[in-house]
Amino acid sequence: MKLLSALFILMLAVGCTRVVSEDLGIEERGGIVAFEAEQFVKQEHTTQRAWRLTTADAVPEIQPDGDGPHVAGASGGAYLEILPDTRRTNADKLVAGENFTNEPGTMAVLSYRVRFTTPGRYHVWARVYSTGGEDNGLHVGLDGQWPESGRRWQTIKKNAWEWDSRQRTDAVHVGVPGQLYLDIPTPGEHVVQIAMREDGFELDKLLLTNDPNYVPEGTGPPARAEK
Ligand SMILES: [Ca+2]
Ligand SMILES: [Ca+2]
Ligand SMILES: [Ca+2]
Repeated sequence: MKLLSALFILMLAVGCTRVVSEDLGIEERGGIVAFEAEQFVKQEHTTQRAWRLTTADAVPEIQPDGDGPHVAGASGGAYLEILPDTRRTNADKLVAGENFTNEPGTMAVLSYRVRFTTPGRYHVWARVYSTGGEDNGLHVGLDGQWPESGRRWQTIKKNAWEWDSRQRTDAVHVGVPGQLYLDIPTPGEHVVQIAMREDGFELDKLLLTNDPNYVPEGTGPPARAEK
């Protein structure tokens, strides 16, 4: 049902009236590709936490959460949030494998099928809405692998939809700009994956670019999805 909702929203987003199948793909052109968080083709490892869809008409009825919906300003009129959110401040108990994980690919894993024509290094930007210090970390992977360069995506921007691309390190907890990337080894289809690090994460849109100086603005370039 969630997938059907996501596909319906996608059809609205691209002004598309044809039926979009699960084969839908997203395509890189000119070294850049953007897609909605809600355009995932698969979600796995949802026993403890799962990404839930929020739209103007549908808000997940899962508690605890801790803040209201942020659909205003979301690209495509929709976003995903990892719920429930039991760790909202650092005063809440950290339970590894429940409200936090430093093991990428083990909790709330989303998959996106992306066709690349230009292999190489792609910086991973995410458009997110963070309201606390314990809802602002993700992991990024490719084709079932979770390279060091995709771990601990981090932002410290707060209380608005914001683009960022930083990697949290032991030395720099606020994240190092330019250090969160995926290396695309070959042209053709690859599966870009997003996994939970902290619950309560709100994800609107993703963007991969091979230009280290590119900074997305607003809702970013339009998401593309074609069969
Ligand atoms: Ca929340
Ligand atoms: Ca949290
Ligand atoms: Ca969105």
